Amino acid sequence: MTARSHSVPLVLTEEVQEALAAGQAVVALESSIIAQGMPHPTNIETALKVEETIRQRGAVPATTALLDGKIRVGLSAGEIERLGTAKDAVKVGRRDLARALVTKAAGGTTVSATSTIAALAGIRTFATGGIGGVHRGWTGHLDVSADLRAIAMARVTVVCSGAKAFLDLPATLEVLESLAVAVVGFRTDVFPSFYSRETDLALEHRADSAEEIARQMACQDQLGLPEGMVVVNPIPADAEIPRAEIEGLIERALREAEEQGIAGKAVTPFVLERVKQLSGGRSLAANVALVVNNAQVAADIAVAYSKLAAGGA
Ligand code: PSU
Ligand code: MN
Repeated sequence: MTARSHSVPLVLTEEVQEALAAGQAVVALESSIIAQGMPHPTNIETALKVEETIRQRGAVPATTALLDGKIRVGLSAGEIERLGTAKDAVKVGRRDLARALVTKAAGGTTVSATSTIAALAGIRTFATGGIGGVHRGWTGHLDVSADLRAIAMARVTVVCSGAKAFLDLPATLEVLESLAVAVVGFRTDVFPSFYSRETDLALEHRADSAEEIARQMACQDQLGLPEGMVVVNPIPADAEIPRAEIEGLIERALREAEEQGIAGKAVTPFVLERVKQLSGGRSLAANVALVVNNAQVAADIAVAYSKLAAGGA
């Protein structure tokens, strides 16, 4: 596969490059979920399934990662495999990007890094599982994911199933409001909580079609608003774990994280893995289902947005 270099150390695959040049739909994908978020081999299987889903909906997938001192936009199946089996892959957030380039570290990009990279590459839509946010207990110990500020700084629409369930969801929504990031419910009036479809957190904005969201994106472009948008898409009903069932496991995982002194960027991967063990793998199956579902919606949004642009809207 040939690739083209940019003045920024950004390497797009030919497929992604051509799609962007032709104004076709492209969906960015993160890779921290491959390198840190899911165990092998589910991580690789899911990444490939997500790419396949996006292609079936008529868009081009662009999984981002750091490899050999380059920011890569679009990976081959072999490279996804490499990232998904690398023992030394680092978790790369927005602030780690330059460091990972200098040290040539292999890295999985989080939502904060992927939003940043997508904006640099000119990709307007991005699918993930759940964004990071404000951690519970923030009044005692402040932990706020860089995802929130990075989403506010990159005009990229992030399709997710809400923020991860072990976070303080009301506080996360408040911060998104402060950062002027629109949170739009995709066929929902409430903020979903990753493993579960519903919470009692009402949303101000709801959209019932991909076209509606694409029009809102085009409007953001016209206004020159720099912020990204968060589109929340609830987990499919058949994969959902009711909040009452998962909450006890989350609380236990969070308690263990504290007891074991897990801190900083290690918290999210630890809790995801522990909840997986405690739920007998059910949370992982839910995570896979929601990511694939988000990829589908993101592809539909990207296709609708590219049609708008082609129509001169
Ligand atoms: N969504 C998932 N699994 C994940 C993540 C998201 O379904 O592993 C990752 C994303 O890369 C997100 C990161 O940006 O978790 C958040 O990490 P932190 O809380 O340390 O910012
Ligand atoms: Mn954190």
